[in-house]
Amino acid sequence: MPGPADQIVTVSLVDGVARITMNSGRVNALGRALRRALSEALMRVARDRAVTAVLLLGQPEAFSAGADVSELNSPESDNSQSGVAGLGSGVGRPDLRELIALVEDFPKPVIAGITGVALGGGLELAMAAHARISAPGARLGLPEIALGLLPGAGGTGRLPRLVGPERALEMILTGKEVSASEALRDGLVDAVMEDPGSPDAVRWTTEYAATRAPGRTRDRTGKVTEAAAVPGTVSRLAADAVRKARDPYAAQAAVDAMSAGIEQSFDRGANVEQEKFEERVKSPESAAQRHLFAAERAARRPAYLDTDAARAVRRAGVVGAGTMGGGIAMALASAGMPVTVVEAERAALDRGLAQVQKNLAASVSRGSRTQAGATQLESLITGSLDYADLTDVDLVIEAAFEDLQVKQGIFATLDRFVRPDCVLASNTSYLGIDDIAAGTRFPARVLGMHFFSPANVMPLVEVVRGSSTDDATLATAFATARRIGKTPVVVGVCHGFVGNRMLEVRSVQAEQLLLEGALPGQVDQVLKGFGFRMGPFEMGDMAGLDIGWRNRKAGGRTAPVADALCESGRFGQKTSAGYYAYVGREGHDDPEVEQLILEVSRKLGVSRREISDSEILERLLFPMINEGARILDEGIAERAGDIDVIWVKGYNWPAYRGGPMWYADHVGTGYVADRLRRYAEQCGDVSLLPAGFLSKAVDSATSGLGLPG
Ligand code: T1G
Repeated sequence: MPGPADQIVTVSLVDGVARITMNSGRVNALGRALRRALSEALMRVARDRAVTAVLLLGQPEAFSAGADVSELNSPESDNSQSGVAGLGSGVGRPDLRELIALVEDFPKPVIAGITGVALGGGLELAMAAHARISAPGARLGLPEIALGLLPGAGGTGRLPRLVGPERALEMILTGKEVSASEALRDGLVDAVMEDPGSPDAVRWTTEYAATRAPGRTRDRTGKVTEAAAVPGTVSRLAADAVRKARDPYAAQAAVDAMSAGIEQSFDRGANVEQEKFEERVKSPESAAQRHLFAAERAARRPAYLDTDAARAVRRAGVVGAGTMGGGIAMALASAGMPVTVVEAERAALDRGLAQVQKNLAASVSRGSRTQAGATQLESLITGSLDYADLTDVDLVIEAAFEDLQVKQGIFATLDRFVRPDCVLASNTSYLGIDDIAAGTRFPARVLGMHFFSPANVMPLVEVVRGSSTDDATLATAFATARRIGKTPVVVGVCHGFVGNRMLEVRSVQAEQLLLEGALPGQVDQVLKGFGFRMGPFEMGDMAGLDIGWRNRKAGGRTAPVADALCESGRFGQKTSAGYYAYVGREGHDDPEVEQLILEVSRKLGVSRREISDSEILERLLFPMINEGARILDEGIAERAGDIDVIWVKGYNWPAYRGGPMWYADHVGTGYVADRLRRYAEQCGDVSLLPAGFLSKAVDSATSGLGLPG
């Protein structure tokens, strides 16, 4: 019965238990070939009298990562033919639902032995088995929402039957994975064993087969009876989470399916699930998130990166114990790396380390970290006032005051103390890496690592490649960012790099809109309606308006409304007044601000007018896209997808809108170019004229040209 090792499904018989092992690609994605091989193996085993039970296994890294994401693409052309990711009728039989039904209705007990990940359709397959054993390190989840989808193969029906509706909603609406011990506690798995393919697991399976009738998950009602008795319970439990979900459309669809499956019947729920799944898979929101899935993975392979050149980073240093420095130190220490934080003055160092302690204590009381974990992390962070304490570190990240001379001074000092092979990174948000590197003996080991605030939370790191940065430096910084769980994107040197350079053009337009007739509340509301969590003015108030004001003064620039606010002492939340008036953190429209804006418009001779929401949206987003086009043209970003990843991971661009460059393609690059031209004329601002590839997309009829990369 055993099959050759290169087969994607192998079967071996041990003490009457057929171990069916999936071995397809890196993650056992349930593509057509695997589905077919698995169902054939199951049919053979069903007929084999020597087999009393089945143990369904995967590989150490993956039981299965679910449906094959690549089968989800080009839905219009493929769906009706081959089924959506093997979901539907047609050529791709058995589809995933048929395979899952085969397992659930199998004449012999089927036990899933989960190792690595069981995600999406992979977990749905495991949930259709009659019991589940998990390895201690396994991670289980239904991450479909991150692809703009709901679980499409019975997950919305089976998960609540195993873990109860509340837990099921949490897992499906956040897409977060759970550990084996959480899964055991919640009833998602029945046992945790070191090796679910071991003789112990075979014994467990035999015993299970002998003592229990193979019950179907769909028939379990214990955990859903209460919710079923009061219609509307699931919707009520989910209301808050749907609003906060990464994709509210997919979230609502999942809730509708789960409600039907609990309040009506499993089969009714399955029908709603299927209907909603088909609708979602064709939606622009899902297409956008599938684009991001691919873009994130493409960003891990920048052209300039030679991963083999990376050096080991055993210890790290951080210069500056401010908010960014402290956050970066926490991020490094979270990955088990000892970190030395150097400050110039004792008071600043103490303040910084105390803030780290405070953040850790807060995460313990929130439950996101254990006390032991926090203590361990804290013990990895050492403060120092002496650069000599950095002599044996492998990487230093400088997070000092944003001033070129200050940074040049620090790098020149570092250069004297650290080993010649130590990587020197600056967390600058705007400054030229080449200028910083120029004052060092080995500019080749200097680059930028631009973190986002709060650095211990935000996933993005722009890895800025200077003109002298060598392969080992780039690869080491990139690998370190990945090791600490961040999403690094390699970018080139320019003012503000990719993210802040695009943000700046948005800020200019936001200010301009105020002068021409809009108010902060209207502008912020439009961006929130688009899906951003915050508008530009709320963001400004939170970050503090005085920093920008100081920078503008230093650079001889102005932003009339923002300057006027600062001149009247309105620095944002920290002074309880900025674009809004604050009670605590809650902002309210302030008639004084309106007066101030009207006054500035009057002084500048701008006649105010009613500005439509659609103009506001286009005026904010299209110039950003235009800047993105320039960035691509200049080779600052390698691909359009890199820009999208930066905006989604670093600036909370709504994932279901795919990122600015994806969005441009979605609305049509020709349309974007046309509108930019119109706004350039209307505002008398040549910087708004379409640039880069957009300038070629002249005619609105040529929308959806397709972006480079
Ligand atoms: N389908 C196809 N390819 C996949 C895949 C999948 N589900 N998951 C990963 N890959 C590829 C990935 O593109 C990469 O390829 C390689 O595997 C390694 O991945 C019906 C409809 C499993 C935790 O959303 O979360 O089931 O770039 O680089 O960091 O309800 O991949 O090397 O060519 O990410 O070790 C739901 C997504 C599907 C899981 C591994 N499942 N995957 O992480 O490596 S929808 C998911 C992951 C579904 C059903 C619905 C991660 C991972 P390449 P990697 P990693």
